[in-house]
Amino acid sequence: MNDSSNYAPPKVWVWNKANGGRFANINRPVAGPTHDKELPVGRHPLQLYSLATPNGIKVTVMLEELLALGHAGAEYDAWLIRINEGDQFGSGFVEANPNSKIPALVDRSGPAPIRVFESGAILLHLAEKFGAFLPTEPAARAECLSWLFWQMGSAPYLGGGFGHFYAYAPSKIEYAIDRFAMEVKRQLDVLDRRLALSPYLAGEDYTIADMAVWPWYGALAKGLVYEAGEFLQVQAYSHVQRWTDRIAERPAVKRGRMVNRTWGEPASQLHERHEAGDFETRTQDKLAPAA
Ligand SMILES: N[C@@H](CCC(=O)N[C@@H](CS)C(=O)NCC(=O)O)C(=O)O
Repeated sequence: MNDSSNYAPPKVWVWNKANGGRFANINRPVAGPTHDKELPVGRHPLQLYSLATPNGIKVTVMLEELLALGHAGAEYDAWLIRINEGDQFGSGFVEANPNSKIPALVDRSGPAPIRVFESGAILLHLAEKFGAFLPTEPAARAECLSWLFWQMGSAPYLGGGFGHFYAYAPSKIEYAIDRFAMEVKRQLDVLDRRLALSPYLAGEDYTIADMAVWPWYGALAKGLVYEAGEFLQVQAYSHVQRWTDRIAERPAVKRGRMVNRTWGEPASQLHERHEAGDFETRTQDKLAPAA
């Protein structure tokens, strides 16, 4: 690989499989399945195929919030998709999400299954289905959807831009890190100014906008992603800090974060979730106690 100072792009880009970057083993320039594998189907109306990354926990938090509100129809089976092992390229997963990324939801509550992919679309599907966490008053609804879609457009700069070049790229490229650190700090300031005006992003109430933004920017604010807390001076965003702490206290958030989690404390990992009692009986400390 050339270093950034002497690289001249060739006329036609050619895939260099061994580019050394983290995730090089799963990244490729074509879509579609790499192998045949059907997705498992459990007994609940909602089937989730996911992993507890920031994009994944948006949905498990929403489902746990809906159940906490008493929506029995939100009962779900959460199946583990190990993206580092290429599960997202199995034929069944690609049918659920042609983009081969977690999370993917199959809603089997109606006469025919409905697939939903993209975490924002899944949050909206569930919010509309259950009439919850999405304001109905037009101005509040517009504010909620604006922040929901803000997240969809902004987080790739945080993850694919800043996180990639700061934490994962095989060499530290000052230009790229500067460019994306600047943008991520701007985004934190956007949030901080909004949260100076209201407790939650859409106003007085906690909504799907908070569920979408919190897993990324809340984690960033606590230095939990890319170990970049000091580099980005995240403590300075005091309204983001207050909002992050408040959401972290919600019992449904605590549960949602555990689902499909395969790292961290064994007691915080619920690899698959098929019923509410699993949080008490099927975490990794109980299923695989240290030898
Ligand atoms: N915009 C998508 C992003 C989903 C996404 O990037 N998922 C990552 C994990 S956080 C993934 O599945 N990566 C696997 C891959 O790229 O092969 C969403 O919000 O659902």
